[in-house]
Amino acid sequence: FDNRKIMVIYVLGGPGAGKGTQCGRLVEDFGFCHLSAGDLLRAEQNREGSNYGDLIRTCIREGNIVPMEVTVKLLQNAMEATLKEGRPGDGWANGKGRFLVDGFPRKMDQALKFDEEVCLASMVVFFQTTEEVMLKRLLKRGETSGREDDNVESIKKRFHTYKDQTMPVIHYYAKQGKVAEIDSTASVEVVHKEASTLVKKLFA
Ligand code: UP5
Ligand code: MG
Repeated sequence: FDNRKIMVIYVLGGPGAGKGTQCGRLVEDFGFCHLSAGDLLRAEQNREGSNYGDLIRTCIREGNIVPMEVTVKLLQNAMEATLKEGRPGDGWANGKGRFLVDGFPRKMDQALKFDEEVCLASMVVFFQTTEEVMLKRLLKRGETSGREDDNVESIKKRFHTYKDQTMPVIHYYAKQGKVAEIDSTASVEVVHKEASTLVKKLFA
């Protein structure tokens, strides 16, 4: 894996903070390849012949973090596939694959493994809002999402895991001066404007 060919931004924040929504908008602005660790895990869970289906399903429902080997491998595979295709408009700019890695790393062991074995992230975009706002958004989404973790019980567990396991990761990168925090309480448009400005600075 030639990590000189890639550039990574981590997108972190609590469950329902708006990571996926904002990544979609940043892709429109900058042509990143958006990789959501949660989406990759859900796809693997449903893939016929996967050895990890039951493990992933249980972890997601309980708001626990899937063992890092599984997630890091899925991310690596997805990055490799994108690099191989090298399609313009799919994060491929100036010979580099530009990736928005959404919802990862959410535990210190994943962060250290990815930093060491894949690459160092250029920055961390951190979407921050209150649990009250996140709960409301997730319950609303749960009416139609079909996600097995969009129910009050799972959401409470996800909040706990986030505070317990993911906040230390954010502090770790903050100490390295990599974290840009954005209040994601406002409307999608307002949040997007701020996120876009921050990312633009990185390319200036
Ligand atoms: N919405 C978004 N922005 C809004 C705004 N500004 N104003 C009003 N509404 C807004 O948004 C959530 C909802 O809010 C949507 O309906 C949206 O329209 C609305 P979304 O953009 O989807 O938020 P996001 O932060 O992406 O929320 P998500 O639920 O995806 O966050 P999680 O971090 O909980 O989920 P993820 O898919 O990343 O992970 C799920 C599970 O996978 C984890 O709990 C864990 O079990 C497992 N996992 C791992 O084990 N390892 C990993 O590395 C990653 C995941
Ligand atoms: Mg998401």
